Amino acid sequence: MTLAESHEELLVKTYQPPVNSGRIPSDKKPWITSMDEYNSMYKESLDSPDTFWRKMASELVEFTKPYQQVTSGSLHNGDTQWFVGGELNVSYNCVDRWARDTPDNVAISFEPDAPGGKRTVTFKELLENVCRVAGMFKTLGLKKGDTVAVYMPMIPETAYVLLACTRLGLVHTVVFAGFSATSLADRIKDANASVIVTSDQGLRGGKLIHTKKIVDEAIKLSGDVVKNVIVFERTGASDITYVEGRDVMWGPLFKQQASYIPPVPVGSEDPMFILYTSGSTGKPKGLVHTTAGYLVGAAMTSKYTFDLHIGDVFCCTADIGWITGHTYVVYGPLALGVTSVIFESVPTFPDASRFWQMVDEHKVTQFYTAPTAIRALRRLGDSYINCCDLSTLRIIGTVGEPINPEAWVWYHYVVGDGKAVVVDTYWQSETGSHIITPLPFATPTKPGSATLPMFGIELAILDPADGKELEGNDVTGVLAVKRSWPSMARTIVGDHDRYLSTYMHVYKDVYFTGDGAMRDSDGYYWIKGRVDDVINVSGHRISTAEIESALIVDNNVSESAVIGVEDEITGQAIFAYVTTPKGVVDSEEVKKAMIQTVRKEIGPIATPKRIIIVDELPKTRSGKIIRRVLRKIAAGEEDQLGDLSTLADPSILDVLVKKVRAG
Ligand code: 6R9
Repeated sequence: MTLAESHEELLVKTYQPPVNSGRIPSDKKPWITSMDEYNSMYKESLDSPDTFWRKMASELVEFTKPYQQVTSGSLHNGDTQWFVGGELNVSYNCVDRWARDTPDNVAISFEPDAPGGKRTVTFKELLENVCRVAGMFKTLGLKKGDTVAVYMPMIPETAYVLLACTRLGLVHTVVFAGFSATSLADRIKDANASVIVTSDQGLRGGKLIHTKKIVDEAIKLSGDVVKNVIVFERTGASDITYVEGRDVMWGPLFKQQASYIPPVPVGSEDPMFILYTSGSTGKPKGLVHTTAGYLVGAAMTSKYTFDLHIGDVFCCTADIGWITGHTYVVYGPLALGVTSVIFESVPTFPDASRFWQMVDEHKVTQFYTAPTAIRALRRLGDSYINCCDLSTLRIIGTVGEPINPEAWVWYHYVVGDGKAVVVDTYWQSETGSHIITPLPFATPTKPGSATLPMFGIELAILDPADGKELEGNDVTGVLAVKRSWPSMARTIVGDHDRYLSTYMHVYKDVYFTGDGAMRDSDGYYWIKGRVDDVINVSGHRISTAEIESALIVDNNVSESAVIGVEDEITGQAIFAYVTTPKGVVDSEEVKKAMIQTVRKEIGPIATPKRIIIVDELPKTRSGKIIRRVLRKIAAGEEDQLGDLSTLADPSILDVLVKKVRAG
């Protein structure tokens, strides 16, 4: 930080990409080093998409059968295809070719929950491990097209499972191991998963997670869908239940398998995985990603956004249960033959220096985390950073929600010593890979802006009222994409109509992101957050309707309205207004029990931060809850309630305000 600049200036200035930060080794010359290069590649990607994507595909991915056509279909019809007619194998691309070319390079560097237990897996070892897991799947009779559910902690074995699925053309559906048995059961049923892979237990921040127990409960709730459960022995707990004929222990079965099993070629458009995400109505959506387009998108963005080179050590702290973990813990870095660090713990265990100890220990060159973690660590002070050598970091990324300029500046100067480049990457489960991001050694950055579109992404800002495109700069509206790109989700499992109505038919001929955005005078994009009923807590999407359905399960809840409120650490927090049946006393115990119900129904990520018991919710005459009013009251802005003409009973507002103020 130069003395000429005040803190306020740092928050609003434009940061030029470093010409020489002293951190770029001579054998890792950045792939793209100027805006001219970015502009000409971006232009080619839109003007001559066939040429551009042919080049990208041949640079990044090996096909076993060439594709006949680069792309077909349209957004409107929801029938997009990429690399049409081709065949390939994802596991071969991420594992075999590196086991052949760089067998002794580290593929996975594992940082377990308890510090000091670092373990590495080379590409040669990865190939063997993946093949043995594939062998286990074959033993259980799984065949191409079958679905495997994964409910695992953040350990290397989880990556083996994903790569073993793609090796055989099995579709994986990873469920974050913080989701409840009910949520897991819903996903197992919806995806029709006949096999679940789990662990006896998980470890996170020194605490045990009872993964197998939750799987047992979920199977009870999901009828007879599940035939087998494979249980990895993470802790070796002796008290887990073993169901004869259904459950299989990983250890002995793994050992029996052959160390090589050939990869099965699959079609470019064959489904690769299903991943559930929250929508604005209650039921989570099972997004389907297909093979070639997803892999090309994952590899391309990993290469250019993070400037990855062989020999780099990439660390993405996201859980594999989220799209960020799929694309940037497993598939992106491994497709490029780069080391991926798998982190089992949490940023504050045993203390707030954990991330930085890990960077030091593994010599991480690119680090990727969420604004919520950056904000929390910033609040705890710089002393936790000063203990560690972070000079290996060239690029530090963020994802999941808008990053406040304050947190951005701290990340750049304190974590990155003013030398590591910050990349604020905007994308979604649906987009599969980054769609707005700086390129670290080309794009000038502004704290809080995800900057400019990735190659092939044609953006539009629309007027939300009539869907008209707002041309030019200095415009604010909703964000849409005007043409398809390889890694976009192709459908929602079992509900293509919902896919069309949620994304393709909200506005005409575009993909609708669900986010508000501003394009500034330089053409830079600033994401404003969701415009639908989705709350973003620490970068996790949860729908208000889902939480409301969970609250209702509690006998003391008659009706509820859930909203998101601003939170310094988690970005947004969950705030619930509930009404109760007559006779229920408003007490801390009653509210605690409601919170427990939500945790049990959905999982701890959906824990309401605050519950307010009220006599009545503000409704329109037709009975619709007016959330806008509830949001204002929760934010302490009851003097700005706006138009209340549709409110059926305005007299309830005073009581609501008093209750919220009283806490
Ligand atoms: C990758 C991921 C997607 C939603 C998205 C938006 C928010 C993600 C962001 C961001 C501002 C960024 N989001 N990255 N907002 N700046 N850099 O997070 O996927 O879990 O599906 O969430 O997250 O609101 O629509 P997903």
